[in-house]
Amino acid sequence: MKYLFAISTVAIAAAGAVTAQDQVVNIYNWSDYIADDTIEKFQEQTGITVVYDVYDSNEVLEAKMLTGSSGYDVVVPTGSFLQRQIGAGAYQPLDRAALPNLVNMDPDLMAAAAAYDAENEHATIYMWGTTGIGYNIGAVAERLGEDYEVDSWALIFDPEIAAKLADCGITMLDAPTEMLPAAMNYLGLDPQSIEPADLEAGAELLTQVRPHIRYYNSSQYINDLANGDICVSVGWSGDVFQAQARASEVDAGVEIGYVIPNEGALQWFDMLAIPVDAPNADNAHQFINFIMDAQITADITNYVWYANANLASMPLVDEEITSDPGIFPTEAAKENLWSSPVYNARTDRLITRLWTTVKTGQ
Ligand code: N2P
Repeated sequence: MKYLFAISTVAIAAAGAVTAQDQVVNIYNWSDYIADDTIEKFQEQTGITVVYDVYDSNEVLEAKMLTGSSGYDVVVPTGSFLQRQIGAGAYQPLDRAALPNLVNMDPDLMAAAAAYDAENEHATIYMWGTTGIGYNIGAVAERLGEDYEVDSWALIFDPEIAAKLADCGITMLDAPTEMLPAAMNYLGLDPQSIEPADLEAGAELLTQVRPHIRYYNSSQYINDLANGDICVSVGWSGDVFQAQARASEVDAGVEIGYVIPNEGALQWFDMLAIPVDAPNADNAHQFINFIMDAQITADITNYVWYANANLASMPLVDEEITSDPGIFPTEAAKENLWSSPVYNARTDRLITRLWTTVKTGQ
């Protein structure tokens, strides 16, 4: 017994708290956003222990980045948020010499991401996607008719249609800088506008449909769609495809579709960046370089169903994914995609206020 106890104590020590001499990297990433074996492979290859933590909101990440001393070594802000945080001095420039796998990245997409970070000085693309509509094909057909084609934001923003779907559950992302522009675009306004009147009009529409919304949350909808607990979500492309995959695993007869509505949708880039005060910047570079390995990125895309910007990985990505227009939009759909503007502090305060009104109804 004693012997066994001694052995298990050693085992606990080995698996337990990280000691000072251990190499560590602290990652803060979006939930449901990495393959099941990525961390393990990195640890095996480098001997660096990964401490992994997740969030589902840019605002939550931003609060930590602007406060500083987050303790994180790698974080994944969306482009427009990254730009503002760079402006606040939150990130360190990348050491390109430590990132040989940068050669794998798609120059066109990196150029597009440079709109948020001149010359890609502080960040590289992790994954990208769109913010569209995930829906339960059967439940929607039951309520709107077999012939109803789900191809418009009217599904959510037309109060009459939303009312017919309310009983099976409509959800929105808890992401004001994505929901307000989508509503503005539906009203025929510029989704990139930072005019208070336009943002207020968007909020007004969101408030009108509010009685039909079950909840505002940016991660719960994956399982809820898969289980048939809700039937329509404004959601992120890959998350909806994960719901689709989970639904087929459960096999409760739920079939999930994802659509980039005809009126257009937000296209975003999520970026790998290193906080200015990262405790383990060298390990952070090793992690980012590891992610940019063609096979590792392909594994992530194959698991989370998000498009990546790693050209070298493309031949390794499942054909089912590369050929899906919900993941890699067609040229025609691309014409209607918009990107987020960078909101100044004043607009940001207005957005926060409007969003509180939308969510609470007052
Ligand atoms: C992953 C969500 C990442 C997309 N669950 C948000 N930009």
